[in-house]
Amino acid sequence: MTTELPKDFLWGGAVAAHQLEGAWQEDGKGVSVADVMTVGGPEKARTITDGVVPGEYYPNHDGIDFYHRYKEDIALFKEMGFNSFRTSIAWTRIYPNGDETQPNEAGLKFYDDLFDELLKNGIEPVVTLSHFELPYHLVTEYGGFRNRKLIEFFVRFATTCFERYKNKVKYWMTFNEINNQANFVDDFAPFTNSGLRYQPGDDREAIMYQAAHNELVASAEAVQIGHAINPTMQIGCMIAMGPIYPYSMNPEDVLLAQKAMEHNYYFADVHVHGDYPATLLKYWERKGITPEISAEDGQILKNGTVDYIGLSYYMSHAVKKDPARSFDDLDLKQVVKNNYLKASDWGWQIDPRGLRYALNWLTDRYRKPLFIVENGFGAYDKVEANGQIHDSYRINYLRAHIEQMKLAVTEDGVDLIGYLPWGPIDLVSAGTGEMDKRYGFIYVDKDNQGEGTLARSRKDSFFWYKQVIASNGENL
Ligand code: P53
Repeated sequence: MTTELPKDFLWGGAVAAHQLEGAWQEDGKGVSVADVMTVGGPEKARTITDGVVPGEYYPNHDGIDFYHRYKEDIALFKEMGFNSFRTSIAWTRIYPNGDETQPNEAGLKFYDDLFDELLKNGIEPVVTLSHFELPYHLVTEYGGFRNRKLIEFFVRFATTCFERYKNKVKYWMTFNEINNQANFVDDFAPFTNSGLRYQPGDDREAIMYQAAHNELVASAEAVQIGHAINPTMQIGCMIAMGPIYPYSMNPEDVLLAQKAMEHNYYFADVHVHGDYPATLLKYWERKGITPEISAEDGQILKNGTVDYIGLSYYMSHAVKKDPARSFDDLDLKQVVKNNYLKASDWGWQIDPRGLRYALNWLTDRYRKPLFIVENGFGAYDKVEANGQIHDSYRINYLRAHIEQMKLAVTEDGVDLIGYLPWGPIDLVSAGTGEMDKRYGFIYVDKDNQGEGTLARSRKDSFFWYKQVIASNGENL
């Protein structure tokens, strides 16, 4: 029995362009959906404004200025021993409005330089194509991904990136956390995933399924094109993985949890198997949902299945069947708190064993290599008078999750490519827009109002993670 992680295991960290680059209007960049979202808080959702409104504060506009400071930041990643680093390519740097036919050379050049700097430091880039940063023009002119035209625009963007970076990037992912929009009741996920803005009276759910279908087709086309450009490329999907447990052994709870899992993870079924599961087709029939699916879509989905599953893991959930509600009633109304678990200050339930469960569940269902491309603990940090940051809570969270990840590999035989915790350097929160919801090993001096020197400093977790990587996960 192997007791260790594979020797070529990927260790590093993960970010997304819009959450750290800043430079929102530099070198020809267009406005993205992230550029029209204000700052919120633990109990306050971000506001999506109609374009950029003067006087509002938009934290993504400046991020942590990674655009100008990436060399300094990569030097710190190297000091921790990273052998890989996940970021996204801001679509609006390459196609500022999204519907141009020619790319913006200055944007392409930026990522050439960034990837070269990583490679020079022995760090392999892992790249997400679409990470909550759709060109805003595609929202106002086309209605976002509900419109089939966006398939063509995404495929053009993906093709440009594959062609340009084919010798620099091996691991790709198409759509970040494509399944967040299963929560179509809130405005956030449909907007960040798909550029959807709903009007009163819209059938939110039907529109979401249409947009997701168009993305799944766009993803499958991109997978085929990427493989044709360079057959050694590994192109994955990216799923937000939060297992949904039954509240009790009552078969009603168990069945509800199963139905909730099917609804949240059918996206992965289509990415991996190339078709829709029967249970979802039956659900659509009952609800009168009839997405437009063209004659050739079925073949495209079949021919563009993914090489691996990228996943984020932060927390688990639980559901309890309300006798007054049906098994189709899945819009969070039957979600309950798990009394066995503690939660973060943002209410995210901490469940390291849930990670082992999740890795096993995905392996059982899909038999594909898995890649943890996000995991982490958003928390308030306190800077001591001497400048140190004692983030033992973050170390404890990560240690417990790595322990369970190792068990999944060494005891359960899960095929795992690597572990890239979220936000190795503090960055803008996607969900709330805050800076003070921090994930980093590296502290960034900037607050929720945008004040601060942007200076970087090493937290206790920096030194801890360094020895974790150096020992390939043995010294925790
Ligand atoms: P923040 C919701 C639930 C799980 C993961 O999230 C999520 C979200 C959206 O907020 O997003 C992923 O910054 C996402 C990252 C994001 C990270 O998790 O809200 O892929 O962009 O920053 C953490 O604390």
